[in-house]
Amino acid sequence: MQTKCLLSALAVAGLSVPALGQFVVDGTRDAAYGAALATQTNPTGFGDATDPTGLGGGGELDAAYAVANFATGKLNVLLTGNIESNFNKVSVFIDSQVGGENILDGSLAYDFGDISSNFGGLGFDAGFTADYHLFGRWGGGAFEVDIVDRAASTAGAELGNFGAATVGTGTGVQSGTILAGGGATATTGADAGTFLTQDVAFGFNNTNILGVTDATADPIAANAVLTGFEFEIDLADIGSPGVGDVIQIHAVYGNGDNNYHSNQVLGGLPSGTGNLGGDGAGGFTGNLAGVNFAQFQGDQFFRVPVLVPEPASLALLGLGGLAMLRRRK
Ligand SMILES: [Ca+2]
Ligand SMILES: [Ca+2]
Ligand SMILES: [Ca+2]
Repeated sequence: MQTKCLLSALAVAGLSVPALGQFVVDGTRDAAYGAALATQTNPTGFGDATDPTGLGGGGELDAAYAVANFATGKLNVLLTGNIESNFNKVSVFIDSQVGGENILDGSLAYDFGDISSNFGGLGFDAGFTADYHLFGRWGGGAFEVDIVDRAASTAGAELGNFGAATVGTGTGVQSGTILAGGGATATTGADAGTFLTQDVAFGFNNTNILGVTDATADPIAANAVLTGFEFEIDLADIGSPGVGDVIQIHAVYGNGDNNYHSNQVLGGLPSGTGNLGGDGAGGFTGNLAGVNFAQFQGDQFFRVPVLVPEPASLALLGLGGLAMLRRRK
């Protein structure tokens, strides 16, 4: 997490933070997200999705959108693209508080068969310290999402919550909730407890057939994709970052066993980078210990400033006042 006096800097500059609209957590991009915070830089090494029902093969991460709104207390995130229904995973590591892991600890074991341990040894860019791990996957039925508080977990006592889609199960458009109350995870370790105090809504729309392909990565096409994986989480459940803080997020698409990463990472890998595999160069090693994002140029994460938006009602009043003034002339 980065701490900056962003709001005061904006105030000094005489700028206002734009008003933000509503989010519908359904896997489709809302206008309220604004521009992409990261755009894919590589053709997908895990296959291009070409089935408009969303039930076919292929996976990619086209672009990342996120808003952290201090007034509503919510972080909204949308990763556009596709997640293949073969239990391949999209993993989202959130750096939203001081401390955390720059190199992931393999002793934290959750997910089916404790395969999160395969992340052990994976390194992030300098300045990125992961605190929370949210991941989603499906195998043709319900889309499922877990979130684990890695910062508060210790080996054998991992804290996490789990949710499966309840709407659209088995289709390419699904939504559901990670339940806070009584939502004990099905996939964390044997000694796990929960940590969420509020539900996490998620939406998944796998119908994209555009964006990057398996041969090209056109940023205009990537930024034009409207659908993918979306979630909304309370800032209070990710360490209560405040105004001026900057949440950092790393998103990556990999296989179901967490031991073979694709080249679909946001922020993007240098153009021309192939699948990372487990050794960072496409080789299978049985784990991800050989993947070190610090070795790849650029930041393989994106930044989400925590903002207080200008209240929409005040913005409307301002416009209304202007309209009245014009009518009097
Ligand atoms: Ca951190
Ligand atoms: Ca595509
Ligand atoms: Ca890097």
